[in-house]
Amino acid sequence: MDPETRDPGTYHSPSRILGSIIYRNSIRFGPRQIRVESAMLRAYNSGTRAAPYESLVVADIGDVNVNVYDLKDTCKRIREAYRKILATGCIPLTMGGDHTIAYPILQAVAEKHGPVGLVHVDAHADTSDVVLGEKIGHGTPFRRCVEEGLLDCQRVVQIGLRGSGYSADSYEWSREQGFRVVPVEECWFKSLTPLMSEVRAQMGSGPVYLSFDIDALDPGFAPGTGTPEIAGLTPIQGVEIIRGCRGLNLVGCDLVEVSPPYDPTGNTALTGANLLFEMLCVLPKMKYY
Ligand SMILES: [Mn+2]
Repeated sequence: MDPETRDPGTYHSPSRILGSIIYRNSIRFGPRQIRVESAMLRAYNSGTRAAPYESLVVADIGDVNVNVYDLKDTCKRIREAYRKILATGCIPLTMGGDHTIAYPILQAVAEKHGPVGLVHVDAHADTSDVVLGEKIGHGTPFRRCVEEGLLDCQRVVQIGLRGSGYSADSYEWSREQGFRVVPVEECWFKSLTPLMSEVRAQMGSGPVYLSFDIDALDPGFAPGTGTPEIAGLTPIQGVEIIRGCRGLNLVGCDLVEVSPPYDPTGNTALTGANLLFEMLCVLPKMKYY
C-alpha cells in the first residue's frame, strides 16, 4: 500500500495489516477453481441419501460481472443481479469471491424475505466498522447488514471464530446485537451435531441464510484462503454444521474466500465444492431415499 494513502488511525499494527485485504489476494479465482474441482461430484449424497438433482432444478448460472476497479459499484451490481435471481424463486448458492459479497446478496435477500436468520461459519466475525478507513470490505459485511436491518439479530449464530483480534473481546459487538457467538474453543474435540440442534431451535421456521467462509476450516485442511487462522474446524465439523441445517427454511447460501494460488493441490477448492454440494442437499423440498 502507498504510504501516502494510508490512514494512520487504522493502520498501525501488524495485526491490522494481517487482517486486511492487502495481505493475500486472488480470491476472485475461487469460483473458477471450485467449478474445476466440482467435476469430482456425483449425483447422490451417500451419507444422507439426498437426491438433489431429482428434487430441484439445479443450474450454474455463471458469474456476476463485477467491477474490479470499484467495490461499491461491484456491490451494486451484485445486489441487482440477486434481485433478478431471487425474483425467479431460485434459492441461490453462491461461490465467492471474498466475504464482501454477503452484504449485497443479503440486501437482495432481505428485500424479498424481510430480515433473515444467519448461520455464519467463519474464523472471523466480519463485523468491523471500518477497515483501512473503508466501510465496504470483507471484514465489515455483517456490521453493514445489521445497520440496514437485514438480519433478525436474535436468529444469528457465528461459529468457529478465533485468532488474534483488534481488542481483547473481538466478539463483544456481535453479542451486543443479540448474536450467538460460538468461538472455536467451544468446538474443539467434539461433534457439532448437538450444537446444530440448538441452532435449529434458535432459527425456528423463519427464513435463514447460510454463509460459510472456507477459513472457518483449519488451514491444514483448507490453506487456500485469504486470512488463515490456526486451530480451526475440521471438514467433518463443517459437514455436521451444514447437515445440521436440514429442516431450516434456507433462502440462500454462500461459500466464500477460496484463494486457489495458496493451495496448489486444489484441495481447498475441492472441499469448497463438496461443502456446496452438502448445502444443495439440505435445501427445502429435498428428496431423501
Ligand atoms: Mn469471512
